[in-house]
Amino acid sequence: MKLAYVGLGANLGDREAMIRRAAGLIGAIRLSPIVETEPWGYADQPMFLNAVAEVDTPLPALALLGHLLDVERRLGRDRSGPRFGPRTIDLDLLLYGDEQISAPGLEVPHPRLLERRFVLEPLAALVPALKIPGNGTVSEALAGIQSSS
Ligand code: X6L
Ligand code: MG
Ligand code: MG
Repeated sequence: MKLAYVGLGANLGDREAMIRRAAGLIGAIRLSPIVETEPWGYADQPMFLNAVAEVDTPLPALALLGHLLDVERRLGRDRSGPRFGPRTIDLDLLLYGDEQISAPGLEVPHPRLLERRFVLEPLAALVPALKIPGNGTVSEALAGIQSSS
């Protein structure tokens, strides 16, 4: 079994219900506080709710990723709009044990983890002292962010 951390984001429909349903479907053992955040990357869209889930999984990383994409589809994720546009649910594999993975379609730790307050803040609520492979702790990463999201 591996402890993995999954970023959850939603800005369409009943955002809190989407986050909670997704957390259930991915078998989260803990869910961070849910925070409301300004949209990044594509500004003209609704505010997001973001959270991070802790998952204790028997799946290899690529199979876990496949499961996350499947849950996105089951919760109505429509990928036909703009790349960074609004979504009912977004599930990103942030960390997978202490592994560093570079495979087609999967980079772990998530390559933008260190830049995004909307991910680091809920992650720090769960595991502030966790070491990010190749970097410092989650708390240190959060302290290193100025005002970016
Ligand atoms: C320049 C160009 C500056 C691109 C930033 C930032 C792109 C973030 C994509 C960027 C850029 C993203 C969420 C979001 C998205 C979310 C909030 C992304 C992917 N997902 N904003 N924007 N929460 N608050 O989950 O993260 S699109
Ligand atoms: Mg995302
Ligand atoms: Mg995603």
